[in-house]
Amino acid sequence: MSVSQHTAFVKKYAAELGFDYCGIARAERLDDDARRLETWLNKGMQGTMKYMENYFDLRVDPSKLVPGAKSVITLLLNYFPAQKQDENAVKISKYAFGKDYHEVIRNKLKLLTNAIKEKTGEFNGRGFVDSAPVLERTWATRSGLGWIGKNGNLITKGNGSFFFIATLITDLDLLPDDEFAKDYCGTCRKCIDACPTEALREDKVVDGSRCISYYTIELKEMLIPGDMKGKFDNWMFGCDTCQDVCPWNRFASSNSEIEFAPIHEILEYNIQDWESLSEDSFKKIFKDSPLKRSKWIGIQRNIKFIQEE
Ligand code: B12
Ligand code: SF4
Ligand code: SF4
Repeated sequence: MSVSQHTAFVKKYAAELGFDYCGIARAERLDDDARRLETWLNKGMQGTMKYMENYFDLRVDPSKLVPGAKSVITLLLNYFPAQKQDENAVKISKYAFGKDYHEVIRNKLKLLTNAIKEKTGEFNGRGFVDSAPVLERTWATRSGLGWIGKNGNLITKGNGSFFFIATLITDLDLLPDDEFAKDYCGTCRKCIDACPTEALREDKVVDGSRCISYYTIELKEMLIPGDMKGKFDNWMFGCDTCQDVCPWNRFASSNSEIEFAPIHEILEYNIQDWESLSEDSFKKIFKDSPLKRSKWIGIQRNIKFIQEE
C-alpha cells in the first residue's frame, strides 16, 4: 500500500471509531514550543503540578517517545453535551458530565493502533491522551485542525473548542496536513475579560497556577488560597467560563458519544446534596467519572470554599 492509501485508511478508520477530526503532522522536535514551555515553567505557572516539570525532552521531541517517529496523528473527540445542568446545580465543567474520557479514548486508540498494524504490517505506534508528556494542542495546530485561542484552547473553525485531544505517534510514513496558519480571534478578548481569576495572559499563555480548574481538580492541598475567595463563580469542579463566552462555541454541536451521557447527579445536585453525600456513595456514583480525580475529600473542600464565598 502507498503512503496516501495508508493515510486515507487512518482517517477513515478514525472517523468510524467516532473521532470527529483527524489530522496528521510530520514528527519533529518542537523548538518554539520548548522555549514557551520553559518560560512557562520558569514562571511557576504549573503551580504544584510537579508532573509538568518532568520529562521535558520527551515533551518536545516525539522521537523520544517512539523511536524513529515519522508522523503524529491528532484526533479530536467532541464532548459538548446536549443537556444543561439545572439552574440550582453546583457548576461542573462539561467535560466531566459523563464517563472519564481517558478510558473512553484509550479504548478507541487501542482499536485504531491495532487496525493500522493489521493493515500495514510492520508498525510502531503509541497512543496518548493527556496522560503522557505530549504537547497536544501544538500537534493539533500543526495537523491543521484549528488555532490556539487567547483562552489557550484549540479551537476548530467548524465546531468550536469543546473537544478532547488525543495523539498517536508512529514510525509510519503518512501524508501530513498543512499547519493551521490563521488565527480567528482577531480583536476579540472576551475570554480574557471573563476569566474570574485573571489566569489568561495577553500572549495566549494560561497561568495554570491561577486557573479554577487547577484549584478544584489538581491542587491536592486542603486549603485553596484565601485571595481566591469570591472568585470561583460557583464552579465546583473545573471551569468553562473562557470557552462559554467564546463566539466560536456558538457552532458547538452536541456530542454523539454514548459514554459521555451525563450522570444525573451532576446535572441536578445542589450544595446541600453534595454536602450530605457520603464517601461511600461518592465512590459508587462517580466510580467511572473524572470527579474521582479530586476524590470525595477534594469535592468537599471545593464545596466548602464556594459556599463560603
Ligand atoms: C496541565 C494541563 C492543564 C492545567 C494547566 C493549563 C495549561 N494551559 O497548561 C490546568 C489544570 C489549569 C488545565 C485546565 C484546563 N484544561 Co488542561 N491540560 C493540561 C495538559 C495535561 C498539559 C498542558 C501543557 O502542556 N501545558 C503547558 C503549556 C505551556 O502548554 P499549552 O498551554 O498547551 O501551550 C502550548 C501550546 O498551546 C503552544 N502555544 C501557547 N501559546 C502559543 C502562542 C503561539 C503564537 C503559538 C503558535 C503557540 C502557542 O505552545 C505551548 C507550549 O508548547 C493538557 C494535555 C496535554 N498533554 O497537552 C490538558 C489539556 C490542555 N486540557 C484540556 C482541557 C479541556 C482543560 C480545561 C478546559 C478543563 C476544564 N474545563 O476545567 C481547562 C482549560 C484551561 C485553559 N484555559 O487552558 C484539553 C484541551 C482541549 C482543547 N480543545 O484545547 C487538553 C489538551 C486535555 C485533552 N487531552 O483533551 N489543564
Ligand atoms: S478555565 Fe476558568 S479560571 Fe481557567 S482560564 Fe478559563 S476562565 Fe479562567
Ligand atoms: S473568546 Fe475571543 S479571544 Fe477568546 S478564544 Fe474565543 S475568539 Fe479568541
